[in-house]
Amino acid sequence: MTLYSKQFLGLESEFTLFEKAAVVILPFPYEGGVSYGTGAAKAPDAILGASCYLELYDEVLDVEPYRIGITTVYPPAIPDNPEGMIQTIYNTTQSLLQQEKFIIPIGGDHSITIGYFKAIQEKYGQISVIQLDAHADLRNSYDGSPLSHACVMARIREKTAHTLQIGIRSISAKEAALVKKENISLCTMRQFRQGDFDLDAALNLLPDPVFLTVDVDVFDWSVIMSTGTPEPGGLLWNEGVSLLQKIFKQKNVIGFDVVELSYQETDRNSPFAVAKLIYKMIGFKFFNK
Ligand SMILES: [Mn+2]
Repeated sequence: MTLYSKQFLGLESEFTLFEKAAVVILPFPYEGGVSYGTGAAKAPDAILGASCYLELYDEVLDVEPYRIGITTVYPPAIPDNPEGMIQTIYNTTQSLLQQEKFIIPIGGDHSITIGYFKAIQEKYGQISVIQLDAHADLRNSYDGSPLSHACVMARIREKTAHTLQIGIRSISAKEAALVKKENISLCTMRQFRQGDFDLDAALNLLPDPVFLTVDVDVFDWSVIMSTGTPEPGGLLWNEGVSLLQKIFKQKNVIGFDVVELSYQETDRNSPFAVAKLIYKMIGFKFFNK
């Protein structure tokens, strides 16, 4: 594996050695599946750049999570058609999974999740999926494509019925009808805020292991402003971090991705928040006792 010139956290080389690293960061700069704003392809570099300014010590966990080894690999050449793109992320993550790495693809738009999920499901078999997102992404196709970022959960639910969607505040009538018909476990942002959804029960019902996909538009604009399809009224920073800590504590998360940041030259805050979020999640995965 060729390492990328930009390393997550800007770590010293002894902590980025591929053979020793528990975590592999895979930048995946693809935005062929977006529908509204662009900029997702520049997001991985922006996140890696911002990550170099993070404090390496986690004051809540009282550890330095980077010591498990975090390596950032060179992004693969990505075809600009969705089928080729999905095959590429599938091939790359499959090979990394065989080497027993915990892989974190950084998008890129949400359609990249389809390929990573395929690789992870092949490795683990029975698997559940938790999606943090403003959008339900349950459309069978969008803009004429079944591989659009608006169809990710529809593609995933063809492979597993064990899904939990949290933070949703943008959903079509057709998607809402599907949620009712198939009794899909979905916690809207409003339900989350009002405590109208039994998250513990939903988490308990979900069989391990769990794959987690985080669309950064689940967060409020005051936390992460620059995203492809922004929706007002999302999770605040501490809410989101506490929710993730709870998920990692209760479930065996065997992989996650973070998608849909949109790079904007004037916004330095959003890439920093996403970098910090990824590092928090690594801490939760490996040190959440
Ligand atoms: Mn979304």
